[in-house]
Amino acid sequence: MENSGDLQRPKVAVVVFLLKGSKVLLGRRRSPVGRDTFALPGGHLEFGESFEECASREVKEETGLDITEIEQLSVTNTVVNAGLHIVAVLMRASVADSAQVPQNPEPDKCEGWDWYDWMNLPRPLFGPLETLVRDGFNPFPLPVDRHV
Ligand code: 8DG
Ligand code: MG
Repeated sequence: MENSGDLQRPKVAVVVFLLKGSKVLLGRRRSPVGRDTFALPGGHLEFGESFEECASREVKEETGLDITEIEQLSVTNTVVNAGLHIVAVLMRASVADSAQVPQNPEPDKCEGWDWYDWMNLPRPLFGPLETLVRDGFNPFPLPVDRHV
């Protein structure tokens, strides 16, 4: 499009379903986009990064956790708000050391992290995540029987 400036161009994000048993790690956002909603750890892909590297870096920066078994699951293409179009690469991972507990090194961006059962998710979820859940997306390696 002739007049679309760089600010309108889609950005690439990597978000991580960090799984532990039947639980997933979520934090309540303090960022202006999606404030007060529960979201996955994740952020924008940096120049030259692989999706796996971005997933590891973002989870480490946001939760202090080291991750392993990093796999690419799917991709979403979402206009989050009037000025924000995000292509989000969805990854799955596990915590590398089960003794590690999530920290909150970026308290300006998140209220804190906790493990939530996939069958009993907190609300409100961040918009793009709510859409995935409503569409029946399953981040687990095995089928889950969700009743919503
Ligand atoms: P950065 O600029 O520091 O790299 O990243 P950030 O400030 O941590 O970015 P973010 O907003 O947490 O994530 C980037 C985008 O990813 C966000 O604007 C929309 C998209 N996104 C989804 N679903 C989810 C999700 O569940 N969690 C997070 N954090 N982002 C998501 O589409
Ligand atoms: Mg983030």
